[in-house]
Amino acid sequence: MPGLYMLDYGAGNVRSLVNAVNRLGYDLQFVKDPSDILKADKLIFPGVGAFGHAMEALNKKGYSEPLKEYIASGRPFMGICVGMQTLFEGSEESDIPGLGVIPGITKEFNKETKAVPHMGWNAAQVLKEQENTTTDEQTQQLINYGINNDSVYYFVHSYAVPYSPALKDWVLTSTQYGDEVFVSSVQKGNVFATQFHPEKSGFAGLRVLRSFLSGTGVVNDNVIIKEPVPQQKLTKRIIACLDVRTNDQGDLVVTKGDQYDVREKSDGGDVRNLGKPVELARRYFEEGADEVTFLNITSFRNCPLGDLPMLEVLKRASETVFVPLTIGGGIRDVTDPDGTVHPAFEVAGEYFRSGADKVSIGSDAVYAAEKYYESGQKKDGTTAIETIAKAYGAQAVVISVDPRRVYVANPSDTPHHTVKVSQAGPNGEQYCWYQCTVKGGREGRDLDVRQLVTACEALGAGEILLNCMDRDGTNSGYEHELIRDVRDAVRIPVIASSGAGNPKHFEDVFRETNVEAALAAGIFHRREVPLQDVKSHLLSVGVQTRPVDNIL
Ligand code: 1PR
Repeated sequence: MPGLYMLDYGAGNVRSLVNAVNRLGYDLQFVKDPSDILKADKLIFPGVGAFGHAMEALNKKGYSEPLKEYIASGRPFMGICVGMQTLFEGSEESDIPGLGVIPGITKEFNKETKAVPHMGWNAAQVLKEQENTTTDEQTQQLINYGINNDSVYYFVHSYAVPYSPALKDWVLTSTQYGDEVFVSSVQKGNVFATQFHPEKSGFAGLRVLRSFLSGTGVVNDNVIIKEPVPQQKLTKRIIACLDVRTNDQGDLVVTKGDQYDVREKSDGGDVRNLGKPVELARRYFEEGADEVTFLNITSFRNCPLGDLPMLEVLKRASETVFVPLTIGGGIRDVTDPDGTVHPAFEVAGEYFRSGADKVSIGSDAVYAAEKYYESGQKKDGTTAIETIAKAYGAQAVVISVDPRRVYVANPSDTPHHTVKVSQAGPNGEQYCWYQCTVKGGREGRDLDVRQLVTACEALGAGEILLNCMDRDGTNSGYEHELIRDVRDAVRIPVIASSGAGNPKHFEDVFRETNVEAALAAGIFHRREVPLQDVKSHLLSVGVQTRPVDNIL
């Protein structure tokens, strides 16, 4: 499409959106200069990061006025996430006014009542219902830009425009998060915008993008406007995790350990090879994974920034995987052989530009937490958590925790926070504390998990990926005592990891601990349990999860 332009102000992962547009068979050009905006026949504006930053960039580059002019001209426009928020008059997040195309202000979610950011797959309730005059199935699907009440879409944001009947000219869909109902998409004439990320919403999201790109999403005048009905549809997420390293032949492979030992016991200690990272990621996407996580498990080895093997993996994976991608391992300050130091946020930036939506920090988070306590719980703004969260938002910073049990007979035997164990320790101990480790579990530190997660939350992390070394690769179910303890200690979302062996284990961890997501590796790699079985089991027992949807 010659006149399709994307407005990118250089703030993060737009590669996924470009890939999604390409996947749908369209080419696009980037707006490089204000005059390009007025040249466009169709314009997409993805927003990443903070509202103030987006508006500042638009104003500084001279884009705001042409953008308003373009919208007023009636040519097709699609905004995404912050790209939708900027259409409003302003945001509580910043003093800088918005474009003012739509009345209203973006407000922060109430953190007292729920985890913020709102992160995950949620429904979009269609409020502007088009009278359906066509019997053609494909056209029917594309009405309302392909958004329908049966699908769920991927959201990640801390601010939103509260739903109000006064906005009903504009509101296409609303979404409920906990006690709040917000505007999840708007449409009027040829202006269309979503708070969710279609490029990260699997096939349901690709259908939305396609309807905008193909021009069939344009709504007719026969609309019935409805009020939202209460519904809680935020789903539990299932994450496929790929531990990646180079094997002894020098190939990058997906591997999987037992309690972090990834070498075969039987055949001379080779690194277990369970497949190729890009291919496996694609398979899990098509099978219904809600997210895919890559962990570079030999990241403790120093590697120059330009040679990071996972950059290429991400670039290629993001061409075929349209759900959020997380990358972990080696997110820290990196020193090149010539002595050039790249701060952690620069390393993270390389990953975001290569297609990652989040980075996961392991060892460096432990050191940051230790420093935080040593300084009397002061934040100095220099840690990787703080610098990355500031530049890319808290939602982009995951903390990967690698704890192991340390048994004690009595809680008073250790200064650390203990929990009662469900199975006694080797000497009949009834309690344990969970010790944080660094360097892939090779070194234990004098820090317990509770100290780590509370410090990281205070430093601005957006999510916790909670492994358990004792459970890793055992197929014996998740470590509920640990997970419950962490879930209660923080407000940010928690991903349970380590030990999944069958679909019932996912049901158990969601029911027993109320975590937002559960991650598994071995059972998926070894094809012992298809992702589809996990999803259908959860749906059959009433745990809300995104149904597998893999038809474009
Ligand atoms: O310290 O920031 O460079 O990050 C290193 C990252 O690599 C951390 O996220 C750490 O968890 C990970 N890692 C390091 N060594 C290993 C190893 O296995 N030898 N993998 C490792 C950790 C844990 C999960 C695993 C789940 C589920 N793997 O990713 O996939 O436990 O497994 P299961 O379902 O098969 O039980 P840094």
